[in-house]
Amino acid sequence: MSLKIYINGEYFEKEDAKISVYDHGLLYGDGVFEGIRSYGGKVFRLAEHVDRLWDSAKAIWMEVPMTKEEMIKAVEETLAVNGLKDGYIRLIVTRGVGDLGLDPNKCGTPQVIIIADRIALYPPELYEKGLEIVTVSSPRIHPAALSPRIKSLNYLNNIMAKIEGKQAGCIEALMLNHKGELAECTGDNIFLVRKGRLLTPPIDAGILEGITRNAVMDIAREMGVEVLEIALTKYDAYVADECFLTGSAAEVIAVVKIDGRSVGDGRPGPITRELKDRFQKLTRS
Ligand code: PXG
Repeated sequence: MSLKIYINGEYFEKEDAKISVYDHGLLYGDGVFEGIRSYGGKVFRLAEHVDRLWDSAKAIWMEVPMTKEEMIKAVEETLAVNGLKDGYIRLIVTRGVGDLGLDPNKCGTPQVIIIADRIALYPPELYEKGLEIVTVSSPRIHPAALSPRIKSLNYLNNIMAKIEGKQAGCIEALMLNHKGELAECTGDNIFLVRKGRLLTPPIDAGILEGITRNAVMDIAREMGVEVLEIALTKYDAYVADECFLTGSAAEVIAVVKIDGRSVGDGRPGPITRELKDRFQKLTRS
């Protein structure tokens, strides 16, 4: 069945869902987005994703041309139109159609695009075995240049890191920040477990405040696991007992090797497995 894509309140067949080449989303990566999951017809933390989208837009002086309530309705309608229960939703707001100069004031209304499709997670066997990752030389963009809290359409910083990771034979890459501390992976947040405590870089390390990250920290606290948001280095990653990544697409996935060093005994650890199970239950409840 062909997909129907929402563009500015209308539905188009995937083949006909087209945007102007003068849209500054294409010309400059000028825009913001969200990646969201739905499970059994229920969208996971939709209000939080919409809030983050609005914050991203505000941070780049962009006004989303609808209300949050309208956006929530449009997302649910797009899922329904496509008959999707378990899906992946990509919400995009571009600056709109302008001229060939940078000036965003010359752009018309921002364009709203909603794609509801299926998601290709990491291969299923990797959820059992865990991932191997490497730290890469491209640092996460300095927060004073462009805050990594903004989920902007310009993902080149992450794409460069992804390429470097793939050249090293890894599906995900770990980015450090401008101070050489652990930041995040190219599309996932990172967690370590050390002596029974859960450790993760703080937001001011220059990372995206992941919605999965927040959910997993809540689950850990419910389990009675102490959660620390503290500056971490590669050393902390190398001596960790467990490591895992979180993201809307990835959910919770174990990391078993970092820069060639085995994490713990080289298998997904017990806290990682419990958090993964509990997160799965939460999304499907
Ligand atoms: N950090 C970055 C840089 C991200 O892009 C996350 C963390 C996790 O955030 P959430 O809110 O999803 O828990 C992301 C997630 C993908 C994909 O296909 C993921 C993201 C963006 C685009 C694609 O894995 N963002």
